[in-house]
Amino acid sequence: MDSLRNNFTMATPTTDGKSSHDVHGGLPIPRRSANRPVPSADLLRVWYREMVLIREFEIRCMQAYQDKKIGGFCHVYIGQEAVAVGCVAALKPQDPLVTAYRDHGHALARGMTARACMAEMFGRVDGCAKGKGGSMHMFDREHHLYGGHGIVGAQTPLGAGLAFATKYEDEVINNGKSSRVTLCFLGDGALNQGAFHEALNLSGLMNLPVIYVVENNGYSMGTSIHRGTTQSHDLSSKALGYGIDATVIDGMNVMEVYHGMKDVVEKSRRESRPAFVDMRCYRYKGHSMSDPRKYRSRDEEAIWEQGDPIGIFEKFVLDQGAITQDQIKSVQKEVKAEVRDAIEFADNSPVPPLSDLYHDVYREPWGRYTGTSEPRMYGGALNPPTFRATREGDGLI
Ligand SMILES: Cc1ncc(C[n+]2csc(CCOP(=O)(O)OP(=O)(O)O)c2C)c(N)n1
Ligand SMILES: [Mg+2]
Repeated sequence: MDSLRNNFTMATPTTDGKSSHDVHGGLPIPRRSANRPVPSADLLRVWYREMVLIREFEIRCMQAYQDKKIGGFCHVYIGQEAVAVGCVAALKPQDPLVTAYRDHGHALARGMTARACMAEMFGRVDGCAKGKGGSMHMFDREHHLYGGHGIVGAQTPLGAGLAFATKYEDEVINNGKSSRVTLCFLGDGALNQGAFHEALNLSGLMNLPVIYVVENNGYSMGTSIHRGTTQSHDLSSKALGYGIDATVIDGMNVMEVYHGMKDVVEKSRRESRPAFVDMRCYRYKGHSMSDPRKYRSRDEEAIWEQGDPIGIFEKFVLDQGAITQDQIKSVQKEVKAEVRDAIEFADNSPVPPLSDLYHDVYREPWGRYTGTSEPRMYGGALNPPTFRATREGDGLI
């Protein structure tokens, strides 16, 4: 264990400024937060609470999965909480955000209620996607969260598209300056998807204000980044070929994430240009709920757990005098109650009716499809009873 510890330093740089660790094997991570003003105590407490909420939410999701209350795929974010919280804090509320399937943390950080998120996990009608999306498809238009996507890399062209839409609206329709930035998260495994490279090319070419944040947890399923990705020691090379600025950020430390992202976001907004971030982090649990984690050692996990982002931040806020031990206890108590309430809410929410299978798939200009086997999309007039009138604006768009 000791010899391993010598080889593995945390994503947090050592005091001599040399940071490397075997999981990513990357270049040193610049340290930014030391010389920056510390945000207000109120804000620090908000971030602390969000991180604790995400952790508690997912611990309870894992239990609910064992109890068969949650079905399908479920990928927890435990260990990566600082990334979602720090990144969202660096954005404005109207900046679009899109991500992959490990998305519960992003949804909660963006402001989705634990109730809507848990009901979606349970596949119930009160979920954010009416129970039809489940764990991988958190969607919240009000908070500008455009999914949750299960196909690796599929969200990356959507990120470019969202940035194009905001830029078009701000500059062409409203004749102003592009004022929104899109954050598009992806895993290190998604770096090798063709769609991602097309998205980078277009973003560079069209000056799209989109930031690709690679949540580099060192693994795609059971494949370590070294085995599956070229230039794994320096991912910035992926972006430089497209003329896109790249940076490395310590994703285990929310202060580093916030300050690092603030710079990147401000530059992207100011210059209306894309950016790329190698966000170094680690997932503490398996890829999904059925992963025996044979591809890595328990010692490796134990070492990373010593650098738990919640533990690091808890110490920081205590040292700053922004929180007391008693306040920490009450945050934990409150969060536990909030998640218990979300589970009860989800449990009591109805399962969607079977007829709902047909809705929210396509636009429904003929009214809601009633569930007969023959939709007659083109010949509705020949078979009027198939459709019935519906309220104004029903459907997806
Ligand atoms: C196009 C496509 N290929 C394969 C899969 C199966 N798959 C699901 S997750 C995953 C690994 C992705 O790893 P990474 O992008 O690093 O994200 P992480 O799970 O680490 O968050 C794979 C190969 C998929 N969902 N989509
Ligand atoms: Mg990964």
